[in-house]
Amino acid sequence: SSSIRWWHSAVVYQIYPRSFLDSNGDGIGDLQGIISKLDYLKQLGVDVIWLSPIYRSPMDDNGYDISDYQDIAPEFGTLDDFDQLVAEAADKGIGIMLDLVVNHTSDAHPWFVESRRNRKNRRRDFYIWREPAPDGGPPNAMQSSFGGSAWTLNEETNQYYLHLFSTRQPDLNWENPAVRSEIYEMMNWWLARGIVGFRMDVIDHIGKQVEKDIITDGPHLHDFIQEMNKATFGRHDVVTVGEAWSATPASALVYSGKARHELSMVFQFEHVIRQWDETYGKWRPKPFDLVQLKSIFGKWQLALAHDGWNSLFWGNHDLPRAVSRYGNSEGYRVESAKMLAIVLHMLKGTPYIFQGEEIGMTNMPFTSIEQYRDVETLNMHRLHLEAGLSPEEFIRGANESGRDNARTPMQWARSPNAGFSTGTPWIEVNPNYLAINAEAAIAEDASIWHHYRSLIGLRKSHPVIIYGDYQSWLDQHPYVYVYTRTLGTDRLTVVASFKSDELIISMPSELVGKGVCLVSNYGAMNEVSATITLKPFEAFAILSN
Ligand code: TEU
Ligand code: CA
Repeated sequence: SSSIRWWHSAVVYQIYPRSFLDSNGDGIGDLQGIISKLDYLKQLGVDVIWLSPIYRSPMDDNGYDISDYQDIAPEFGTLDDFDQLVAEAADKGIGIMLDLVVNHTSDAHPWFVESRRNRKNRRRDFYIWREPAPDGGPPNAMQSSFGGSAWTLNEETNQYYLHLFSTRQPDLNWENPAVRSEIYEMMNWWLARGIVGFRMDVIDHIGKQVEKDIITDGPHLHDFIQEMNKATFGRHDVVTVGEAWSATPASALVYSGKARHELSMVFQFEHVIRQWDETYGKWRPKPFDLVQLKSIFGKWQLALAHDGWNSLFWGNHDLPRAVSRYGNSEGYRVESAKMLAIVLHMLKGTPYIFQGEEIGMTNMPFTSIEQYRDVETLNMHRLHLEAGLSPEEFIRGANESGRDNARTPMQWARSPNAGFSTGTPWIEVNPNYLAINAEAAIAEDASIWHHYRSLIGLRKSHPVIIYGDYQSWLDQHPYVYVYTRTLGTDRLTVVASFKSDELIISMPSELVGKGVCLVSNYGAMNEVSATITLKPFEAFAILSN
């Protein structure tokens, strides 16, 4: 059908360049490091690499603060390195997706340097400047995601500028058409270099209207995205994914509906946010609730069944490690990591793998605030301690949910620094690298890595995985996730236990019958019986027709 797109069958692998592989011993991952691992990624079978930001940046937020959109950060390499990466990846059938961070720039971007100089310059309206409140304080109560007021006073001009993230990330003024056309021009410049898509940072924020206290889903948000589509990537056969923490099934249909001409899909975070404490947010996560997770996944699967498209992910560079959050990283690390992979990769949508997930990397047991590097964690540490929290309590929360869990260096081998760098890594390596590393995983047939490789391969040979209709079963079961995918006469049945003990379940009679096991994390299961005894974290997918 004409509505089939190449990225429906793609699997995306996210690289956080700073932490992937350091080729020159300065302790920072770089583009040549990535180039040297393209064979690894080809072997794994991924189609697209999403590169977290590689542009020139003061690195206040590890590159999400850009000071030159059309150059590479010197610590990562050069534009020649980038072109080499695109070309060598393309030779291996892999496309490069760039991270487009256009809600804000760095305060070192020449636009902002000029903008803050005086009230009357051609870049003043590139950012969001407001008069102080009558008492001299911030114009309103808007808060930054990283804690504290979203406004900082510029003393020279006696106005405040808006920054929804760090003070060094001033928000661009999307209401200004000159801002939008500069950005579109920049995007076209990258598209001409042969990239296959964009991941769009906090894209739900660009329609903000501070006078109305609106941050996400502003009245012009979708006009801007449609304009961007038309002016840039709409002319290319590329994939786009918008990061939208505010997305609901209804808004996701607006972003990704076929007739909308906006984005291919969005990242939605409902399953992440619902696990957070109402007051303390992610710094005090609630116990994992499978019934809730199943209901959220199911709701999204059904809402985007006929129009729009889902993204599928357990982790990224802002989230804890999947196996630590949703599985059991102590006694059943391998089993639970494989189970999670089956659950995610058999759903309808585009799976995203965050670097290290394919070898079951875990959260990092930091013990002191000096070990963290993340601007959000460091800000929140200060604010929470001011509010009376003990350092130990803060570290407990940060080690469960903090962003640096995902940012420790990729564990390649048993060699010093896990083979990441011959120098001193910018952030400590997880000490468990002697057991958990890519070299060991590739050498072992039964590893998590080979399991991911199989799952990626299955997607290429079974259309039911890409297009089958989703239906869930045993919704109220607290430990088991059962769903089916159906396409024509093919039926895929997925059964997954989230429990660290053996478990006996009664299967719905409609699902009982013989089939072929496509993937499992214990022995092969070629039949759905009326009663199944599941081993700890056992999971399998059976195809019948
Ligand atoms: O993340 C957006 C974002 O909202 C996260 O910072 C999130 O709110 C936070 O981790 C939850 O506590 C994007 C990027 O993915 C992130 O790395 C950037 O720091 C942020 O935008 C600003 O560019
Ligand atoms: Ca380096």
